[in-house]
Amino acid sequence: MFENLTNKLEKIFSKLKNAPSLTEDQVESGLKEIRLALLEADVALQVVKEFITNIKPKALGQEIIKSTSPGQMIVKIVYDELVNILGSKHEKLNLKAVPPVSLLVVGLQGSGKTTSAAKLALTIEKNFKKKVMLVSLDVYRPAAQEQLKLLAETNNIQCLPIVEKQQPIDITKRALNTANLNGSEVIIFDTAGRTQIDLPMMTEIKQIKEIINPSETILVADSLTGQIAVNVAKEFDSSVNISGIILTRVDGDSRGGAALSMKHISGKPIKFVGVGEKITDLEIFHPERFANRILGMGDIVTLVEKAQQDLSEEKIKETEEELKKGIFTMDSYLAQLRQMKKMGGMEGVMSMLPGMNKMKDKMDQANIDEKMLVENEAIILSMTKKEKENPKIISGSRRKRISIGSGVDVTKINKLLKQFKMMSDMMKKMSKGQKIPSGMIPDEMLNQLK
Ligand SMILES: Nc1nc2c(ncn2[C@@H]2O[C@H](COP(=O)(O)OP(=O)(O)OP(=O)(O)O)[C@@H](O)[C@H]2O)c(=O)[nH]1
Ligand SMILES: [Mg+2]
Repeated sequence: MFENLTNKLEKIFSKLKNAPSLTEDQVESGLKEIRLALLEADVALQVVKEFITNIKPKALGQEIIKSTSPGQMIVKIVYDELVNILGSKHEKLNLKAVPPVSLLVVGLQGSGKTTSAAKLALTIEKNFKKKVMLVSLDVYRPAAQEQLKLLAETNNIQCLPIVEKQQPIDITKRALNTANLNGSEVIIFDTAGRTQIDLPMMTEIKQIKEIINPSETILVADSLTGQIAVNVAKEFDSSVNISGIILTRVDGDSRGGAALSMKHISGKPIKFVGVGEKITDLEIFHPERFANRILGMGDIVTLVEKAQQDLSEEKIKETEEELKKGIFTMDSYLAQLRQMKKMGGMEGVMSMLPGMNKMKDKMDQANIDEKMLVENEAIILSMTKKEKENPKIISGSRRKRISIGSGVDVTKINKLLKQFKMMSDMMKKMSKGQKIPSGMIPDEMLNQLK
């Protein structure tokens, strides 16, 4: 995701960071390069201009240039501004109406509405613990209703039964009645793809909105279309008034222009991003985490959330808090190992860890063996509770015992313990607010993984 932009920014920053001191000229030329990188990433011109205007006086400030690590401080300034243009803070999904709460999903043809409606249903059931019913109002495209029904069925989500030839307004009314009868707390209405110039279809959305009074009208927009997605948001908003955005296909977008321009230009927040075709490939959009990823600094919090997907919300918060405080136990490590496969193997996990890009290249070279995951899991499972909480106590004799218990060679246990220590040191550093620059993951640690 956004690799092109990340790579370019990493190059610019490594030049700035490696210089022991910076002149105004060097900062100016760095800013020019950042401007170019953003433009090449298809960020709207207006947003790029504002971005540079906002960071320039800060970056050129004497206290920065004369500081001991001017490069690092400039990275921080850029990070803050990225967070700012991405929307500052996460905007929560509004489910605070009298149930059944209605959510309306709209967007252009093929933008990912139906898939996103199902993803959203699953997210609401899991994270908000509410009973959801999916409803398709797409009577125009053949088999569109069946597509949603199938997605619902395979994922155990309720779906309003299809009544042949019924029209959207009548389906809507039936959905409200059914929800009252079957106790659905949230109804997600998936609609047919339409263009903003298609007046009758836009009128239909307005009629449906009057009936259901949705707490959210969510536009689904395709990240790959860049500035078009942003304009679509603006136009949909002016005709049907949207409340938030799901940006899809972010997984395939190497540039990031839509994500970076959306809030600023359309005035509406991105609430979720689609990161793949699977039903679980929907992430809550957090500006800070995205800014971190764009700068190649990884995204520990998202990683934790994913790894804990099956655990309760409180547990996720607890682990998040622990990590923030720099507490990293063998149990949190084990949880990560177990989720690695679900998340697309090592590569998926690494892309969320600090220093992602350089790391990934090295990983490819190192040809990491998935067997390592299985062995490490066996090792951790052979530890006692005390050992897991405080691996420092694992002496030579304990290592032998673990080796016998897990059937894994002692040298591999040594490797795992070293690797664990490095990760926990890294977490401690991050928890103290230190940014982990890319390339910080030492070769030694990579060798551990081999
Ligand atoms: N890689 C990737 N593919 C996605 C994402 N979201 C949706 N898709 C794919 O995009 C295609 C179209 O998705 P749909 O959900 O059917 O799109 P739609 O907007 O409902 O389409 P219409 O109803 O025909 O207007 C499907 O193949 C999805 O799997 C995403 O976040 N990432
Ligand atoms: Mg559809």
